[in-house]
Amino acid sequence: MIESFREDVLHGLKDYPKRLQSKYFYDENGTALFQRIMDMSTYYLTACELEIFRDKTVELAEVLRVEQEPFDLIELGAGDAMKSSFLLKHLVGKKVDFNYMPIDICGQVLSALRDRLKQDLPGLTVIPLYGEYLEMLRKATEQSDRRKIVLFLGSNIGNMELEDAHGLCRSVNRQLKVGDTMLIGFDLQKNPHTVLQAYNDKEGITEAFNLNLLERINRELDADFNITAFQHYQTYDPMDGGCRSYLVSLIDQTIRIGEEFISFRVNEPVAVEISRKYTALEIDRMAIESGFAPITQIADSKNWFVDAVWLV
Ligand code: AVI
Repeated sequence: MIESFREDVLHGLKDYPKRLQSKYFYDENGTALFQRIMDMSTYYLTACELEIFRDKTVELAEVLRVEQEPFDLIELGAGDAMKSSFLLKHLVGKKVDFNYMPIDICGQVLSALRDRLKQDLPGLTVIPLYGEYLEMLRKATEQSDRRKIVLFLGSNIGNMELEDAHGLCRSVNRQLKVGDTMLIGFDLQKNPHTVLQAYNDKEGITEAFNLNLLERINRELDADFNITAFQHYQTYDPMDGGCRSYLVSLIDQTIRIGEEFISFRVNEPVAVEISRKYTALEIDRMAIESGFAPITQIADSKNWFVDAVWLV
């Protein structure tokens, strides 16, 4: 794990333009900072999707055809399963026959989730899968041939470039069988100021979240980034839905990472994250291009976020 982190960091920083991968934001500090982001009033995404799962649980259960036959409910990047817990509770209450298989790359998060669900929903069978999405999905499909329902919530798909997002959906589709379903959370294009504010808070929480990546590189890869010599810069392009964050070098500087040296020019940006916003049409197109049939999109009351349901 640490070796691929080192390789990815060095590869991205030696490239032009420089980039780092946002999947590395989430060490212990990063996870705590993301929790604070989700609590910010301007970061609307979590509240919108939570509203869908809380207020439209019955509709969700219906489109997922949960009463038809036993199935496995697989959640990619489950985290604390805050949103899906509404669905889990509903299904357990209705005595639906299913297993819940949360996938996460953080073992601690998974065991905390299993313990909580054991307490809150003792009737639920939880099979935690610790590892990367596709590898664990393969494991899940090998374990049983029950129908699969795959959840990919939180607009995590927005953190991928379009090509990679299509690639992931295609790979998931290839592992599923006819009759299986995927439910994906997408953040919709909306007033550009609303989007930008969600990623550019005045309190500096998002800035700290992004800068933590440099601190993580210092901690884990023996580097000497001076955090105060970099600045968070956020853009949103309403023409293509790309909401991008950068860390900008404030001075000419050379950083040591282990045995290697990387130079930054004054004002040179490092791309650190994309949080893409989609249109309803783009979502349907993505379903079709990756081999699914788009069934429906369930939106929150402001129509800012949708959970799209796709059938194999
Ligand atoms: C996890 N992911 C969907 C968040 C997002 O909205 O792109 C990560 C994030 N980055 C800055 N704020 C939140």
